[in-house]
Parts: sequence; structure tokens; C-alpha cells
Amino acid sequence: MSWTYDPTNIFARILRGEIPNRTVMETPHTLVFHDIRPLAPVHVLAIPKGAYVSLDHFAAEAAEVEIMDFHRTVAKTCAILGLTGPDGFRAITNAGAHGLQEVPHYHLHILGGRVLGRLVE
Ligand code: DGP
Repeated sequence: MSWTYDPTNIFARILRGEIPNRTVMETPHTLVFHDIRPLAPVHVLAIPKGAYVSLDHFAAEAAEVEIMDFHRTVAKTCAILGLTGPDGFRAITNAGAHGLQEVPHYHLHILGGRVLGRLVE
């Protein structure tokens, strides 16, 4: 399978330092920052630094160290933001046209701080 990555997308520009962001955590492979249009009291985005379009692209082609680092960083972020208690959180990703993906760089939305609505429309 092939994925075509657009290096002009907004998260690529954030990674290059061309656009500011409110960083929560950064590692050699992963960046976590606040979403510009928060849908919950906590709404951050975790992105790999590599050029991956979507979850399926990342899972298929990233090195194991990138995949490990990404998920460990997500877990640390949840702990830092106070989401790992019984109240919990939601982690969700949108992919492609049906997923209504707006930014074509893989990102995981991490939401919490209130009871979230069900996913069904
Ligand atoms: P998605 O539909 O899953 O591709 O969501 C993209 C998210 O990215 C959306 O919640 C808004 C957020 N977003 C878009 N542009 C920017 C930006 O320039 N900065 C930040 N921090 N977030 C952005």
C-alpha cells in the first residue's frame, strides 16, 4: 500500500517550527500539543515527528522505536494531564474522507475533563 504525504500540511509546519504551538510534551519521535479548537476541557493532539498520513500508515511503516515512543508519550501525557484516574479519557483518530480527517498528518486526539458524548451520530 502507498501513502502520499503532503509536507505543506499544518502539522508538518508546526514540526518545522514555522507555526507556534502550545507544547505539552516533546520527545525525539513525538510531539504533543494543545488543539487550537478544543472540544473538551482537555484536548491535545499527539503526533509522530515522522511523515505519516494516518494511523494505518504509521502502524505499517514506522520503526518500532517510533511506535513505542509515541504510545509511551501518549500515556505520560495522560498522566501529566490528570486523565489516568477513574474519570479516564478518550483517544481517537480520524482517517481519510470518511473519518473527516482535516490535517493529513497522523494525530491522536486525547480528550478529557468532562463526560464525552457517544460516538454514534
Ligand atoms: P482532524 O479532523 O482529526 O484532522 O482534526 C484536526 C485538528 O487539528 C482539529 O481538532 C483542529 C486542529 N488544528 C488545526 N489546525 C491547527 C493548528 O494550526 N494548531 C493546532 N494546535 N491545532 C490545529
